[in-house]
Amino acid sequence: HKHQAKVIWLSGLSGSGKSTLANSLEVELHQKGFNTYVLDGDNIRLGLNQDLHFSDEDRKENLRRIAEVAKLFVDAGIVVIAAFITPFEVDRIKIKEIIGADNFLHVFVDSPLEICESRDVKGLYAKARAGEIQQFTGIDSPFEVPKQNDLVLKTGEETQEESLAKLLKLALENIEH
Ligand code: GGZ
Repeated sequence: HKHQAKVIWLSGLSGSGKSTLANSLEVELHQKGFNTYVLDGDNIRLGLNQDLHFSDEDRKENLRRIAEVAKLFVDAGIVVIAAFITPFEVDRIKIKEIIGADNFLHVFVDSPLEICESRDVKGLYAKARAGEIQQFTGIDSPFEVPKQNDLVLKTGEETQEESLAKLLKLALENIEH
């Protein structure tokens, strides 16, 4: 299947639905014959970036390395779906520079903190509130609202199916010849 390799980068709070959307998008694109790869905390923070934690500086380095890896995948012709909190606007700008603006799509997975925290699928917000985890995004570490977006998904208001349909449309408009 002929396609333009791109990076589709999902930013948003923990529990906003980034990973679910990334994995669902990958299934859809696979079915259409595209070569894809999902980068997320599970395959990056446990491996390449296991030396990094959650200080502002470590997050910056985490994201810089991920952007460099994503760029290599794009060079290899693979569509990358990256799902990371990406809390700082300066890093989003830097990521776009590393990957190249032509190859980069930014998606803000915009679910309010109250909804992410009320779901608390992994119990991390409760631990952060109890002081058992420090520098947790949205609690005692900032999340800057993304300003340069190719798509904003209101995952607290729309269904997963609606969000996925919008994401798939954006992807296909940009990767199909
Ligand atoms: C934020 C944390 C933290 C702290 C552990 N702050 O919902 P999750 O669990 O599965 O995904 C979150 C993930 C965030 O890593 P990223 O690489 O995406 O962050 S960043 O872009 O800011 O570098 C969360 C878990 O790691 N986690 N501690 N203190 N999220």
